[in-house]
Amino acid sequence: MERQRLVEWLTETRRVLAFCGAGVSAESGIPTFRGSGGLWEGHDLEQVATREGFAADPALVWRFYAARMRRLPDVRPNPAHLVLAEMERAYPACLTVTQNVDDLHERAGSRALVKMHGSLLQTRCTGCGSVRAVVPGELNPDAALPRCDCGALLRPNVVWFGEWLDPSHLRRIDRFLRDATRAERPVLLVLGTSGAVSGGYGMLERSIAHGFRVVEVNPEETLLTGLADLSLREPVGALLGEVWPAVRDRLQSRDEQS
Ligand code: BJW
Ligand code: ZN
Repeated sequence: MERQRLVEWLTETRRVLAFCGAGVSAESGIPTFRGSGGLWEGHDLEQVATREGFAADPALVWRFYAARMRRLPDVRPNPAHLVLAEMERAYPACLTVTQNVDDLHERAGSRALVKMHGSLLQTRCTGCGSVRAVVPGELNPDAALPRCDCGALLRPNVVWFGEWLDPSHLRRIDRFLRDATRAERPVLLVLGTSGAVSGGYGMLERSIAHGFRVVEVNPEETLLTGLADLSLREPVGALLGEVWPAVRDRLQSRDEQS
């Protein structure tokens, strides 16, 4: 029944916003953060994902991130990433906002993409602020910690606890929400996120205020479930992979009729 409703809403809509969390990359084999087997297990949050932690022990933080960076070539986009990239081409307006720092959305082909929490593939200088691509030699922090030409330490270009999001990202999301009209029957897809960080940045509340229908896809209930109009308790890759072909066919026959 829920699947049927999802197919209907995705067929009616002309504007889709996807808000993604670690669960979107789970079926690619990247562990989520929270819960058993999660990335934080065995790591103290304060130690590896705050400025204070980095200042106290940069080698520990670099070991944590270098291990995750080194694993990226071994993982592949799953149907969730691939369907989101296809949606970008299928809808007049479509934006993917991800909290994930892996590169699987890009590798799947997403271009209208906001990477809220930065990227594992980049470093940022703690001195001069310059951002650049990670180079393989930097992924062995036990040999030497990566440094900028200016001499200061490089850090992963990600957003740690207590840090602010890039305001240009927030403006882009706001514009996408503000541009929505009721006639577009806009849909927010909330995919594989626990909402534990800053309540999902108020994404659901703000989308609802702009007339979006909210669909959550997550095997577990979350802090955000109460705000969703529709909840599908399924793994997102499997679900989107199965549901999307029907939506795509209907969208195509609608376009042919109009
Ligand atoms: C599946 C699935 C499948 C599994 N299919 N689903 C005091 C001082 C300073 C700040 C604060 C403060 N008090 C509160 C704050 C705010 C703070 C915060 O939220 N703290 C709380 C933890 C208490 N937030 C911040 O500091 C943030 N900054 C901020 O809010 O600035 C102000 C601001 C507000 C509003 C607008 C603009 C600005 C910054 C936080 C940055 C967090 N960064 C991290 C680390 C990034 C680098 C790295 O990767 O190492 O980002 S933390 C971690 O959590 C990571 C994730 O992106 C983020 C979200 O987690 P996510 O993705 O939801 O993963 P999980 O593991 O929690 O959930 C996975 C879900 O998937 C589960 O529900 C599963 O069921 C599901 N799942 N398999 C579908 N197959
Ligand atoms: Zn520098």
